[in-house]
Amino acid sequence: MNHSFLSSLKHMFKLDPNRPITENQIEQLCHTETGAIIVGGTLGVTYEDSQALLKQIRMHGKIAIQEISNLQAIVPGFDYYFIPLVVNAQDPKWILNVHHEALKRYGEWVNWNQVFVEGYIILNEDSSVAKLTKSKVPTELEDVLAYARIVDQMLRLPILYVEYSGKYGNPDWLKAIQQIVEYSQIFYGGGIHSYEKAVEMSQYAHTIIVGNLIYEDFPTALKTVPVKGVSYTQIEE
Ligand code: 1GP
Repeated sequence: MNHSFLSSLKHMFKLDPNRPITENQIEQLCHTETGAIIVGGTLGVTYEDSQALLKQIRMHGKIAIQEISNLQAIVPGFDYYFIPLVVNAQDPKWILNVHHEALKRYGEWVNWNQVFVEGYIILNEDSSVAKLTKSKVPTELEDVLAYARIVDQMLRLPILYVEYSGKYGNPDWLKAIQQIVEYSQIFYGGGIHSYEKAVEMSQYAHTIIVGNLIYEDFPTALKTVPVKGVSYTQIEE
């Protein structure tokens, strides 16, 4: 398992195949120091749109990762595949049923060296992903920590994804998660709308992910990436 690849990631952009973006914007994202570009979304993700994004990311030599949310949209040719497993979902489809269906169909062809399973904890009850997966969103930190322990200690998943999609999360909660997690790489995503927010959350997460801002304020999205050779912490110092 290529954990050194994961630990090299400080920042990633997530492109939603269902939202419009220009070729020039993709080129600009690829020319930042971001570690990789994730292609994935919750609603309306198609094979064609995902493939089109892959082609453009490839042209600019950036690492491309597909986060799989729809079995019909799995595109060969990505560098890596991230498979979400939503630990607070109440719809069993998103815990292991969809994975069973996928492996029944494609299990023989999977290259497991390219695959990382993400233990997702969904923390924004208004997000599309919370609604789709019928996630039970915790209101107490102790519930969040119990989910984190499921991902980290019980399942030993390579990635713990703290997902606030569309909303900036609670840095104190992220800090508390960081203090108990030993094995998983912590990903944080949600409401990173400025460089300062990127700095704040990267104190507690190994990797931060910027999605919506690409579509809402492109120039600021570019500025969330740490500068070459300088970590967020070094900049703060
Ligand atoms: C979404 O975690 C990502 O899956 C990023 O969240 O879109 O709020 O930046 P935002």
